[in-house]
Amino acid sequence: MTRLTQEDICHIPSRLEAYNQSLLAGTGRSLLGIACHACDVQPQSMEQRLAAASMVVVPVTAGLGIITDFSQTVAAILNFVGVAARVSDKPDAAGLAQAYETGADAIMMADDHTFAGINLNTRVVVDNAAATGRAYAAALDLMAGGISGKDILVMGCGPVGDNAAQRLLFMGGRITLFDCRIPAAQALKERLAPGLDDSRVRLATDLDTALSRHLLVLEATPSGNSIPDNRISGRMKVAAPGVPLGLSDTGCQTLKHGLVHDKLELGVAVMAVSLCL
Ligand code: 2YH
Repeated sequence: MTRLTQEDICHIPSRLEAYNQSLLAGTGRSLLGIACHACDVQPQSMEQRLAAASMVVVPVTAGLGIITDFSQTVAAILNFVGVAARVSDKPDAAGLAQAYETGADAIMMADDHTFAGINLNTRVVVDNAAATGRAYAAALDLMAGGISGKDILVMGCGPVGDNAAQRLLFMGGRITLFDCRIPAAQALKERLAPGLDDSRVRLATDLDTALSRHLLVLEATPSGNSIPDNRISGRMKVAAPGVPLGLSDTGCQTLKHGLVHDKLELGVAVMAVSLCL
């Protein structure tokens, strides 16, 4: 699992409006609009709920410790989608206690393995990997003008790819799973489509061939350059939650608005909506 760095995230708060505009250009929806699409709700019905919620982001010192700007960036994304959010003064247990004492509706906190959102009133728990998978499946659906009945290559069968694949299937897509760890792809296929004859879930073992056959790609690998430039065309749509991004600058320019990629924004926006449903 990729651990974010300060360099990955420090620019996010100042570029949220620009990112929102690029999402509008590529998908026809805003950050909040994509998050609502991922959760099957209308933005109009969420705006009041989000505005009424107070959330606290609690820094966590466990493991490799606090990432400078991480909690502030999560709070900035929450503010951008309309939630009153702040970072607790203290980390860890003291921060959690403070969130309860000050009447927060929800908290968010991340260690090196799990980034969780918890609604303190309803006990709803949202995992960032699950939210991110849903978010990018929704973004790809919007970029593709609907993925129902279409073929999608899902690269990377870790928690984000797994959740994206589930959501793409739910939306009616036909998916091909690829992971350089072949047993991981086989295990996901077996879980999503028990038995061998489901034409909606296939396995690919040769990435180059799989890329040559797909115009819709969900890239959820932790590898840079997972999609080489010679496999990218202007007709492709790529939703890429993987960190680092698996495309070169040239690949990004070829795709233009046919690429959605960020380090935190869509996942946190879906977590916010999920906590307020
Ligand atoms: O970046 C991470 C991990 N990759 C988990 C992500 C789960 N999808 N964690 C962030 C750690 C933040 C740190 N503990 C802090 O600043 O509070």
